[in-house]
Amino acid sequence: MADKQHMQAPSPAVIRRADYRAPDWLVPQIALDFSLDPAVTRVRAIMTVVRNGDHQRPIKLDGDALVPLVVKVDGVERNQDGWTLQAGALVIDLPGDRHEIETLVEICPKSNTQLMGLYASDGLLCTQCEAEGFRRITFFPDRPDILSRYSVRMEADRKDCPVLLTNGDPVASGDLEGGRHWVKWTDPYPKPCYLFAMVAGNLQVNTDTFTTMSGRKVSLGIWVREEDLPRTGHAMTALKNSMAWDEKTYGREYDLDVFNIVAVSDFNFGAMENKGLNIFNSRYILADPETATDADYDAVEGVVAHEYFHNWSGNRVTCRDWFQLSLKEGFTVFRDQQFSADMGSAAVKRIEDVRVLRAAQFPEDGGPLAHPVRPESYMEISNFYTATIYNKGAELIRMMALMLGPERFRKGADLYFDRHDGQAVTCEDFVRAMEDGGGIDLSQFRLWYEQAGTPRVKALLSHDVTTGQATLSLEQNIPPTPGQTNKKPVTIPLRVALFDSTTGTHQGDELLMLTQEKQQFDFNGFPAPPVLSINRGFSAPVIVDTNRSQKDLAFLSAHDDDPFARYEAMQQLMVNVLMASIAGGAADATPIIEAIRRTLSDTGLDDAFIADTVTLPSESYLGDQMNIVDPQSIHAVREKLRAKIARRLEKEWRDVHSRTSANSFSLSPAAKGARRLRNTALAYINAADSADAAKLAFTQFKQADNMTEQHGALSVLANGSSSERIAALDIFYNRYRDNALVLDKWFQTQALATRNDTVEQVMELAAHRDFTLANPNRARALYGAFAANQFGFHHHSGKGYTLLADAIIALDRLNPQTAARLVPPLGRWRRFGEQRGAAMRAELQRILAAPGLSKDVTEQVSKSLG
Ligand code: B3K
Ligand code: ZN
Repeated sequence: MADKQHMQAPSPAVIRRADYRAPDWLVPQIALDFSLDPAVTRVRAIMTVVRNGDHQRPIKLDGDALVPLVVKVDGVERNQDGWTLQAGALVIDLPGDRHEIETLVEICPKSNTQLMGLYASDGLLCTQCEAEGFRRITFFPDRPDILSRYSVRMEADRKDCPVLLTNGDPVASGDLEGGRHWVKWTDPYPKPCYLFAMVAGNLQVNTDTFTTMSGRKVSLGIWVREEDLPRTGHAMTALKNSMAWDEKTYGREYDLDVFNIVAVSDFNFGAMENKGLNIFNSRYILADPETATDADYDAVEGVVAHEYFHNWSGNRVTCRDWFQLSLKEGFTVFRDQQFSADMGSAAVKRIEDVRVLRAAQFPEDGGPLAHPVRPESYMEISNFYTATIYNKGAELIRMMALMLGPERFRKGADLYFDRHDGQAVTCEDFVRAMEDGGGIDLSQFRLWYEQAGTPRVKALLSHDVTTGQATLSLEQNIPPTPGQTNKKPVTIPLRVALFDSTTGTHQGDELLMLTQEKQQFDFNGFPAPPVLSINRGFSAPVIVDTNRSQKDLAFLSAHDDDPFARYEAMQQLMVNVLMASIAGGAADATPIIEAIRRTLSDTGLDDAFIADTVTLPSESYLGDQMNIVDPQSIHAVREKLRAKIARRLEKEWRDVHSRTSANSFSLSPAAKGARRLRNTALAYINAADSADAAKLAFTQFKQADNMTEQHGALSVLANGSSSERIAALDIFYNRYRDNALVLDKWFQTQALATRNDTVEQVMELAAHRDFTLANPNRARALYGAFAANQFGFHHHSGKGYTLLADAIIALDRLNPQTAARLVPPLGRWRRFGEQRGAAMRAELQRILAAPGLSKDVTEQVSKSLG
């Protein structure tokens, strides 16, 4: 990495989608031979290469920090005149159309702090290749449209690395002299090199089997460190459920004899779908009641499913180039969302998915890093694993599924998989399969892939008493984003219902297609003005502005039969009151309090839904509603309303808190919902500030038999300043100091606290003996959480900005990918007024001036400065 780190590169090169060209050379076959050792690993690669098309260009094998020790063509060694190194890549002139190339390199896994390529984690050797890590292992045309058959031999020390895993199926193994041993695996499915994986180490396995719909028995293995074995049951259940679900829902069957998952503690993101050998961040595998919250359990289930589903949406059908990333990610997120909805409460899952979209994607779409779901250019592809590619991408698939209906959507999906099995394709190929298989014209819909920015829809409902006609006037507008000033109207499918306010019912849900800039829809048969329920189920990823009164919203919060719309009405009611008080106007909280009272006593609702609905919108969501964010007033006004709701309903909160105390732990949706609501109630009780509130939290903290309640109580205490605060944090630390995943929660909870001294606390925590930048989970637990804490991060002193910038600069030297992920919060400087904006900008400039800055951080910072 010498070039990346120590030379002040000019501006990194821009890669453009329009420049895509089919590969000059194909690599149908590759045999890899690894002699593994943490200090010096030798990698021999023998590739069959075939000229693709009529040209005389040399073959270019990408490499990143590799030195060729041997280069052979058709068995004959080439000396240094027979190849060149160009920007890290090995370039070889080849006379014929088909050759065998052999290379030998040495790499050093233990000094690989970027965690891309082959690296060491906790005594394990493991790999991460997506997007461009394979070139750090061996010279190869590192692009997803080169599909090769792999055979892999690995040898290592038997004592340190008794377990040797790679993609495909194991075919042979044996012992060697000097305490070493070897294995050989082959993967019958041609795959792009980003799906290559390998793990060597001392691991224990939880095994099980799954019989596929055609009757094939698959051995399943989840490999972890010995002490973690008891925490793998939930992931195994999730895996088997995912395999069954994909057969039932999409007709997709697993295709190898083994499916392995390995959990590692140092990982740049959630997990990786390598063919037959998924590698996971341990936080998405390990769970037991004592150490994982219910949210952690759900995340394990969702990520296991996501990676498994990639076997078809990503691996069997892969991406032609990285601009098509959402082809696999958007579709796979949609599939994992559907799966989780089927496993638990669909209503609650939808609310959460929308919450994530609004918290992560909407701000991205409205800021300097906005990009289309299919981007036009990038400097560093790692920066494009974004909420836009993933979550907005999933919303596009969801809209197509909605417009087609389940049967036709399934036909489109079947056609997509059948038509493109074994190919590397584009988002356009997906849309075309939906058109051909589902019988729909998606010409205008394609704009969703091209245009960045969140569409805003203005929806005004008017009513004529004499004719009984209601008219819905819709107008769409997509704000300008970097490089895209004028937008065309897109297809926006909006589910609506008009409620009769006297009966609380409606005559059916309708799907309106807004395709023009302005459109009107008439509805007849309403003697009295109806109440509008719109974007039900969040049918389109847009912001809807309506002219509904507080009374209408209160009505919907009690009567809407679409759970998302009901939740949304309550949230809007709260947003309106909070915005009015921030603006200094009179704001009547009574409708909110009454709506919460009604919701709490509605026995037909499940507890998780109640918990979501009665929670005030987050401070950052409120910030997103303002032209210039004022973190301090938002916090003050929100806390005041929270205290009011808390006090006026104190008896109700206490009743809920005791009603939801369970006798024994269960993971049923009802039990999880009860715990969620119990934590919500505890937070409100503490907001009322009665004398015994902190004690009640401390009691819950001490008595809980599960992490959800323990951590819920800890968060409540960490936000306050009671004497129980320090006590609880100390107990928690001492109890879990040896469990990295729980210790992350200890860091994160303090970084998320909305206290005046949070910045100082974070500084202290950064110097704590258990803090390290080398572990991405730990770095994110502290700095990622802190940057998401609007009140703490935007402290008027500007200290929060300096702190984050220092962390980015330091982390960039170790791990550019993870460092670059911390940049966007500073990039939102335009939204925070002159003084804060100037301080944030200054920190961005300071980062950009740091010597040897990576391409990753350079791209994010320079785009943020705009
Ligand atoms: N495909 C991987 C993400 C890889 C990120 C590379 N920077 C995990 C996933 O989305 O399933
Ligand atoms: Zn994915």
